[in-house]
Amino acid sequence: MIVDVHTHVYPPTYVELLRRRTTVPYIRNFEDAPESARLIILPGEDDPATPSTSRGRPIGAEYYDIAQKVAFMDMHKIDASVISLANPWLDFLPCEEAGDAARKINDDVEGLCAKYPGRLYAFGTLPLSAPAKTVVKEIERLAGLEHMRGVIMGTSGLGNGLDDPALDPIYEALQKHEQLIFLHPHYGLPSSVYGPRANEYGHVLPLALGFPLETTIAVTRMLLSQVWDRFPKLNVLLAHSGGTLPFLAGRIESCIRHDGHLKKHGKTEGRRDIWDILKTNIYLDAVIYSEVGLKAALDASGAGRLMFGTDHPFFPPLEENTKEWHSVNANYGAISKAFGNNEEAAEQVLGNNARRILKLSP
Ligand code: 5CU
Repeated sequence: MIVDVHTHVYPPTYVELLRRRTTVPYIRNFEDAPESARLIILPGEDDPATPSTSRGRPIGAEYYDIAQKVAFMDMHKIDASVISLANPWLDFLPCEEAGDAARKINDDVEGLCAKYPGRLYAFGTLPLSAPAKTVVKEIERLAGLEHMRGVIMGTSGLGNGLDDPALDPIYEALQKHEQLIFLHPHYGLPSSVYGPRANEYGHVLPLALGFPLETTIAVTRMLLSQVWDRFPKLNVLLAHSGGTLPFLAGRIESCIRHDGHLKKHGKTEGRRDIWDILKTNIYLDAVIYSEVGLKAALDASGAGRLMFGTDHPFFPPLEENTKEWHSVNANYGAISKAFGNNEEAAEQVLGNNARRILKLSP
């Protein structure tokens, strides 16, 4: 059984919401290319210096039509998918609108899953711009929906990042209801780090480097604020094989052990270290496109904690009439190269881990 745990959808309710907006994030047909709507989501993507036909990305039915998701799954031999709203979720909504929007979107997604029994499950969306008690209420509601298997979250939390103590009631509710957090980047790094020529390089720097570093920083802040010491059963699935966390874990741990400020405040001893958390609380997707990165993820967390993903509908082939997606085949190829003859471990990553961890029906 092959299960895709990293696959996004912008359900119709969310598309309508973006179409009504005029600032990022939004969907618009620009006057010089009226036939193709563009999805503008990343910070700075609608810079007036960028021609409107290069802003964001074209958005077609593959972003919102669930039948296209299932056709994509069939083409790539994927048996089941755990769909999630893509970035930037509801982070941008005024607080008084967020609770209602989350309920509508989650019900919309739950309805999409119900159309394809056994094939679709979902991570719900949280109204994170609303007060924590509204968020907790939605977590409790999601726990009762048949197809929900956790929640997708960005790195901003309630606005101050994932080391914010105001998130504790939310972490507590997620732990209590055994809802896993699928942690996904959106904001990247400040555009100044990409330099004055950044516009010449398309989306490469923010997507290849900004996204993974954002995830790495967010998780390190959770570690430093001892989230997992307070919530030892809180589980987090990290997008893009943990950003750069598996590669940098040793350095992060060493910096903690050698930090005089932390030592003075009694924070270098009696805490769970990153290696323990990587093997107990963290799951990693296998969306890294090469066996080199996948092997780092494997060494850090173990084969029983990695789960296949595609990032559909992002990264489609640029050539016309290509059927199978290079991006998906790169992830399949990385698994087969990383595991060689160890078919059992490859099967774990391809689907058995997801079935067990997310309690999917056989
Ligand atoms: O191509 C992109 O911008 C993205 C994005 O925004 N989110 C994502 O998950 N993958 C690619």
